[in-house]
Parts: sequence; C-alpha cells; structure tokens
Amino acid sequence: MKIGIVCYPTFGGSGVVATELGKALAEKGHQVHFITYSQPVRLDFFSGNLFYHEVSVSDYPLFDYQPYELVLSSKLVDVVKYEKLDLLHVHYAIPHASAAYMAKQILASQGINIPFITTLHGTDITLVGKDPSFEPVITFAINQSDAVTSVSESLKQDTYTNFPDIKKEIHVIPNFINLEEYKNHDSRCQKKMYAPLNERLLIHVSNFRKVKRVEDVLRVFDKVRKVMPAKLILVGDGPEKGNIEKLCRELDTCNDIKSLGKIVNPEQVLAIADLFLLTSETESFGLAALEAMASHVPVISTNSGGLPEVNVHGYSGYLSNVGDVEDMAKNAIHILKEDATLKQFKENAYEQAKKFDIAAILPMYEALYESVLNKQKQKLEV
Ligand code: GMT
Repeated sequence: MKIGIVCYPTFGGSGVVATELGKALAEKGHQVHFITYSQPVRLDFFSGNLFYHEVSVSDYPLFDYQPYELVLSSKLVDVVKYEKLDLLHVHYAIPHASAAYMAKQILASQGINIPFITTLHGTDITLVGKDPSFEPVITFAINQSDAVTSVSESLKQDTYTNFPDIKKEIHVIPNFINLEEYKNHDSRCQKKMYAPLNERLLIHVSNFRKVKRVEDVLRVFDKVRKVMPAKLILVGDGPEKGNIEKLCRELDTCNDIKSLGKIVNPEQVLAIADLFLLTSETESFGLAALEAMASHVPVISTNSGGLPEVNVHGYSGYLSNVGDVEDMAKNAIHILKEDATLKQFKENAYEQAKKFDIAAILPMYEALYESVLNKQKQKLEV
C-alpha cells in the first residue's frame, strides 16, 4: 500500500505514535509518505520505503495567523496525486481531519478517490476539541472520515460524550511500543550519573503542560525522599517548567532533581530508572507510561482517562485519584522500599508492556486499511 501520514512532528505522543507506525509499515514493505511542517523528531530511520514531504507555511505579512490547514490540504492534494497514494492516515483531529476532508473533495473533483482515516489521540477530544469554536468542524470531519480510530476505550467514550453528533463507528486501536528498540541500552547513560549512591531513581517524562500536573510529581517525590534516599529525573520541557523550578526551590528538593530537557530517545534514560510518575489530570492513553513499562519501570499514575487500560493497579504499578499525592507517595514507597518488591514490579511492568508490542498492534491498522480500501473499491464498482 502507499500510505500518506499526517501528524504533529513534535515531541507529543501523537507524533511519536504516527512516526513509529510509519516506520513499522515501511519495514513491512508499505510505502509511507510523511506530510508535516517539519521532519518528525523520531524519523531517524533510513528506509527506501519512507518519504518526507514538507508543508511550508508562507509568512505573508497580511496574515496574523498563517492558514496552515489550507497549505496542508494543498500539499495533500499534490502528494496524493503525484505519489499515487492509496490512502491518508491523519493523526490528531485538529486540523488534520478537516484538511484531509478538503483534499479528498478537491481530488474527487479531479476524478481521484482517496479515503482518509482519522486517529483521535486525546487532547483533540478532551481539551482543545471540547472548545465550542472547534466543535462543528471536528464533528463534521470525524463523521466524514472513511474510518476513525481512538487510542483507548476511554477516549472512544469521551468522543461520543463530548461530541453527541458524532455517529461514526470508532475502532479502538491502542498505542504501542516496539519492544526491540528497548533492548539495546546505550551504555553512555548510567544510573550512577544521576544516583551516585545508588539511591532510588524516579523519573517523569512529559511536555510540561498544565494537564500533566507536574507539581504533583514533585510533591510525591518530596514525600518519598523523606523516607529513603532518592533522586528524580525530569525529561521534557513546556509551559509549566518555570513553575516547577519555583516549586522545587520552595520544597528544597532541587539538589535531588535533574532536568534533562527534551530527549529524542527517552528509553535510554528510562532504562536506568526505578519508578515512573505520571500525575496527569487526564490522559487518553499515557504513551509515556507504556514506554516506561517497556523499560521494566513500574508506574505510579492517576486513574484518569485511558490510564487504567495501560497500567494495572497492584501489578505494573498503582493508580490513584487525580491530586491524591498522599496515596501516590504511599504506593511509590511500597514499590521502592524492598529490593524484592521492586524487582517483581519491574518484571510485571515489562510483562504488561508486551501486550502493546507493535507486532500485536500493527496488523490491526493494516486490517483497517484493507477494509477501507475494499469498501472504496466496492463503492466505485456500483
Ligand atoms: O500530551 C501529550 O503527550 C501529547 C498528546 C498529543 O496529542 O500528542 O498526547 C495524547 O496522545 C498520546 C498518544 O496517543 C497519548 O498517549 C496521551 O495520553 C495523550 N495526551 C492526553 O490525553 C493528555
């Protein structure tokens, strides 16, 4: 198949999933064309089947806001036509689904039929998408998609609740990791660099937006380090970073915290960690938690959104109510206190991650692509 993938090329989970999916499809022999405004951060893979098409946004002075959706639609028309794509798969509804719809209509007017699949990732539905100014466009674009997927059962239900006029069937295809990529740990990253006295090493990875409640990560860590020697690594950057630095001074924890900023391959750091903290207000799936588990790191998380579908309470880690830092700290201490308990949770975390290996998930996407193409063929034959 010749597949066009549209995504946000940044460090967000949706871009990571789209990129890893494209890489895996290319490895299986499909031709994959990424169509984005810059090269996806994880597209570090050389393959004759992978292509990248940049959407360049002009900066004409009349526009206070550049019309990205329009240039994206035009680029999609161009790539579909000249690369003879079979289908488009857009990740994150805003504005990718409506841009794909527009491209589909333009191409139809030229006698070219191209189906598009929309994958809902989370904030496009639970935060941004809920904004009434987006609602009619999102509802329309999702209903017009040839197929729709969501990354968790919880996100599927949220979509129907937040957008009552969405009638389209939503297929749940969970996020995934490529376990092979977690097997080779870069020996340049060693635990003793961050925990020189072999302290317990906690870690948080996110884009430091308000929804992640990173302040709770610090409060949980503060409680843990009062009970045992511990260090915390923060990976990522974002709007809340300044507030987090302030809080770390207030709590007097800065000497035990190391901020590493944005890292392209977080699995290298995850490999040396003992416990992952994910304190989000809402999380449609929690790819970061799955990446931790694939690195044998148990997870202390909230129980919001799709997290209970990923992290199993009392097995791969623990789940607590949003904001309940007391409970999260108590659970963290339980996991970290005894070596034997930690070892067991680490093994369990890895076992749980295996369920989301790409080998199990990729065929679900391929089957969906096939069924969309078959439906389109049948429609054209009528
Ligand atoms: O919050 C992020 O990390 C970025 C965001 C995105 O839309 O790119 O992540 C969402 O999609 C990820 C991949 O499907 C999910 O694992 C995250 O849970 C989800 N984030 C939220 O729901 C807050």
